[in-house]
Amino acid sequence: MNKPKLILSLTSPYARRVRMTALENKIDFEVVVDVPWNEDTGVIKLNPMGKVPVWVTSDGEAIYDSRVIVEYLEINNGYKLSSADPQVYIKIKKLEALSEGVMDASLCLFAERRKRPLELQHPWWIDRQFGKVHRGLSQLQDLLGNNLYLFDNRLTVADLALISALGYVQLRFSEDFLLSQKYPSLFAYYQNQMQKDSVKSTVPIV
Ligand SMILES: N[C@@H](CCC(=O)N[C@@H](CS)C(=O)NCC(=O)O)C(=O)O
Repeated sequence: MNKPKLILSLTSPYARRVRMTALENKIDFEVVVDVPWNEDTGVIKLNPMGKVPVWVTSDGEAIYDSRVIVEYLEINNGYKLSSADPQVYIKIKKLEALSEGVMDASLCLFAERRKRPLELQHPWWIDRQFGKVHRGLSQLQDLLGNNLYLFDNRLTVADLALISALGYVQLRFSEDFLLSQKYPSLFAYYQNQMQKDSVKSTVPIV
């Protein structure tokens, strides 16, 4: 039987959350690096949106996007990183969505500032996205408090999304703000999570 494949780029926070979910669920899978911004990318054939990650099952079915892949992995592995209880599940998913919002705004910022010529960049749009990143991180820091995990004192998909968002913010915006100064609890949380193999082995690489 073919191993499932995870198509990803090594900087994508969406891909990282899926990769960590698969690693934490001890799934045997193959990593295929394919940068979606490159002319010769094969991602479009698997996902018409041309975005990573894509999960290709042993049967050759392409699953996207990252949220759906995480759910797919969770459903097939007994909801270890979430919960089979619908009430609890929604609480975890809501926390996950907040970190996903930080990823989305960070990606918009990256595209605007790094992919557009300076004279075409829109300050209103940039400020708006920074506002989302800051409000998201502030709320996540408040919700985390002094805990080791976001929910129920255990690792959930909400943590994996937060870890991915923090790693991406550190990678792309370290010159705009230092996480260690602006969000010291989140910074300490990230450092602590880095002890896990799944987190350490998936740090974004440019
Ligand atoms: N909602 C998607 C977002 C994925 C996404 O935006 N991936 C970026 C890389 S971080 C991408 O492939 N961008 C290429 C493009 O937008 O053309 C998910 O959760 O998987």
